[in-house]
Amino acid sequence: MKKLLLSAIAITMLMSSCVNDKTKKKNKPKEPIESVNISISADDKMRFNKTELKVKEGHEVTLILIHTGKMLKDVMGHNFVLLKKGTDIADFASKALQAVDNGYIPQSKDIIANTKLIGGGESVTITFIAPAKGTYDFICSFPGHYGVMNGKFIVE
Ligand SMILES: [Cu+2]
Repeated sequence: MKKLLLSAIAITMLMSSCVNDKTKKKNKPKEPIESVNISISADDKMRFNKTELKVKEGHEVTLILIHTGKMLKDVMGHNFVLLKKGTDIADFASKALQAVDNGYIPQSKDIIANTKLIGGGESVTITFIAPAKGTYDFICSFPGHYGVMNGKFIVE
């Protein structure tokens, strides 16, 4: 009788430890990074088709920039440059002017993500992780474009 009781206790303990194991596993799920696709286009009239892009913090963003125009990259090139908060855009754009050989992308710590420069009929895709919640500026850094080719990149 005593033996039976002991084994009953042992079984109960074994069972409860099994249950505990399951709960432990449930409590720490491995969260996969969610991904989102966004697109933005630019044309021969020096315009982006969107002035606001919205994503969620920490999501993996795949952004495609499409140049819907026909003009060559040297004349009407476009890119997408996402800037850190507090960046002096005019100052950044003047640095970009010097970076002709790098598609007007200057060496800068102010860049979160950027595409290369493209011409009419081309497109380019980049992938990056959305930064912390907040509102960021994006521009096209081709000479003279940022004044009209800019928008807000909102991370929620
Ligand atoms: Cu442009």
